[in-house]
Amino acid sequence: MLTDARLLELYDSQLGSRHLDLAARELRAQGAGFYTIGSAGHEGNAAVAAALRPTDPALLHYRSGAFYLERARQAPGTDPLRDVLLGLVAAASEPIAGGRHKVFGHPKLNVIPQTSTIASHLPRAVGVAFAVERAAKLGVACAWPHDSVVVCSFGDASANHSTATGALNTAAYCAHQGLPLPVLFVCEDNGIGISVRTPGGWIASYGSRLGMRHFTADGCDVASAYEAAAEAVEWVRRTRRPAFLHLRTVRLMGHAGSDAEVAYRSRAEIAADEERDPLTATARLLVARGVVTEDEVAALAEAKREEVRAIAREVASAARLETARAVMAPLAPSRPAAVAGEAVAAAHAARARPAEPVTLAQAINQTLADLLDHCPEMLVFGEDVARKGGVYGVTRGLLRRAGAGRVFDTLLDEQSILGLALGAGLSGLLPVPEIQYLAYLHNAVDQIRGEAATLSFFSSGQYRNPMVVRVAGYAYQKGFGGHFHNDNAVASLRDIPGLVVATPSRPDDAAAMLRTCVAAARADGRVCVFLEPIALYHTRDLHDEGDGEWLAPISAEHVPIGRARVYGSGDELTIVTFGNGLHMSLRVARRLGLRCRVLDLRWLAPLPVDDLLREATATGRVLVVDETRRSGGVSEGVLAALADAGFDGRVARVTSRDSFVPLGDAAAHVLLTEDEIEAAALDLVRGRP
Ligand SMILES: Cc1ncc(C[n+]2csc(CCOP(=O)(O)OP(=O)(O)O)c2C)c(N)n1
Ligand SMILES: [Mg+2]
Repeated sequence: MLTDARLLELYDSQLGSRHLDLAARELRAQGAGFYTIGSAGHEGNAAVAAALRPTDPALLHYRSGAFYLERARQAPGTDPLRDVLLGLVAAASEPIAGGRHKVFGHPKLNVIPQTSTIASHLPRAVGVAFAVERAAKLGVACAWPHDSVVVCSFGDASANHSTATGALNTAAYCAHQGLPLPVLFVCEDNGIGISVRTPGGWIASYGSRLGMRHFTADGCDVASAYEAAAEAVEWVRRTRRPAFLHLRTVRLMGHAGSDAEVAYRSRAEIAADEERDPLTATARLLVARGVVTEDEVAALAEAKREEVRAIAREVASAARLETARAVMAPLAPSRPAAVAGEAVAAAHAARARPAEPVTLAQAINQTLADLLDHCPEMLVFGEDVARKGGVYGVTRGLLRRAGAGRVFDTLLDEQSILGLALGAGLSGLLPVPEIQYLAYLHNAVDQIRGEAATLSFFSSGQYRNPMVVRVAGYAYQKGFGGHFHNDNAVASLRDIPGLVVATPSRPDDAAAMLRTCVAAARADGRVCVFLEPIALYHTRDLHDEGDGEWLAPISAEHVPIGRARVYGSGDELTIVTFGNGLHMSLRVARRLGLRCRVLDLRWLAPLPVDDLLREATATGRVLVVDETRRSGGVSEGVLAALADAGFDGRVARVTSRDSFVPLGDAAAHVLLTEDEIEAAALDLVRGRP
């Protein structure tokens, strides 16, 4: 039970949160603040914080202000009222996002900042809970104590999002198999999502529907909420199983400052919520228990208003982010020397082995094995990667080599696979998940775009989620599989700030680039996508059957991020390509009898612009050979880079069509062909338009 002293402290957190909400609106009215979504009516969540330890990682709902203040009381060393106010005015000195967003987060409080995309943090929360247990089992360092409970809060409307239902399902799936997963899902249920009501009873049965232990609490009664939260936390901590806490709240003051809720709620409904104001309830309880008098409780509220207002006046003129450079500083941490050192160290096994020519698939397989040996915190996981060894055999034998704790099959849900990586990377592990086909990345890409890539940005680099996401992609599987196994859409990756996109074509490059990606993840916390051309996995020959020219030994060479590879030194034409395009271009270059050089970009982000310009200038004629689509494909970036640099030579491009890839031989009608490359190259060199 809450002591009188603790009850008084929780009231203080609740009051602080409410006055922050009021100050947010005042700051907005003055033109100094930029965010008015508040926690009013949800302040019972202070009880959830009180039931947890300050070392328990927390991924919070945007209405968890009182939780945040109560957590800060438990772990002194921060100035939470000021910090939240600095966030509201987007001050550069705000300690977590540095003015980039208004979030609840602080490394000293183990509160991980969240994006505004509702429910997108649930897969990561599952990943953190998984990592707490797995790191302990593997005996590798973890950012959180081994007996942590991960807490993750969200709204009642958000509970319906497929990201939420996917994550809850994954948690239940793990628990069903006896896999420890100490996560407490807290649904802060105010009965409404902006203007849409949640049907009565919907959240009340939510956890039970999944077979998950379900707790319920009245968030408007902080003392009883504490009892329920303490019971839930104790149960999760002891059993290491996921649980669902239904925290019934009200929403006061509308969805946000700009929301006129009278447009969609009756006055009676609004008044009924006001009757249940959790602050009034705590004040009444304090008076009833004789802790304070009515006058004293009113004085406490007034004092908090003044305290918050005084800080708000101070921060209103705080310095904001002044330059693009300042805004972008945490986007893409890059210490090439450290990455090179790490990659070279990881290449020791490759150096020690006799050099034997291998295929692309074998090179990736062998390098994954080397890296698993080299990095004790590395995990390889995805659909079918372990027992089967991958659809194309790329992960074959890794399970036997590194054990089921580090190489494992996941359930069939890309959001959960990436969420696992997000949580594992954040916790100190090095996840190397596989997405079985590029087409199946798209349904989960927000976990990379909205979550992985933004964490460093919204935490000023204080939180990172290093990972290397292997994706099997591109087309040319000889008509097999149709669009979904021959997807060539990379636009959704190319514009993600800070993301590294590697696409090896040759076996030796694949080995070196994979080591570089893992090194960049380890040394700089980078998020890397490693896009593998399926059609080249088992390719052996280049020009003639049996020539074995596509095989190469795994070398120990280091390939830095953003450095291309050049074949030939002809002075008539520069072909710029990547992936399957390299295989086709090298064949065409030989057939043509022109003096060509072929540049393999190797990295789609960041593009190797310096190498591109050097090789373009050397011939004055550039043909971009791009197997992706004409719209949104890689060639657009290459042409733009040439134009930006003022390249004044001749330029042309050949691409695949703006189409999905059909099944069977019809695929050839929409995919870029060698004949098209040949014709375009001749036109360019002979000067035809
Ligand atoms: C994926 C996504 N879709 C839409 C929105 C816009 N949006 C912000 S809050 C919100 C309602 C959320 O309601 P609920 O989960 O009940 O939380 P509450 O605001 O009531 O606490 C919506 C639709 C969003 N942020 N993210
Ligand atoms: Mg709601």
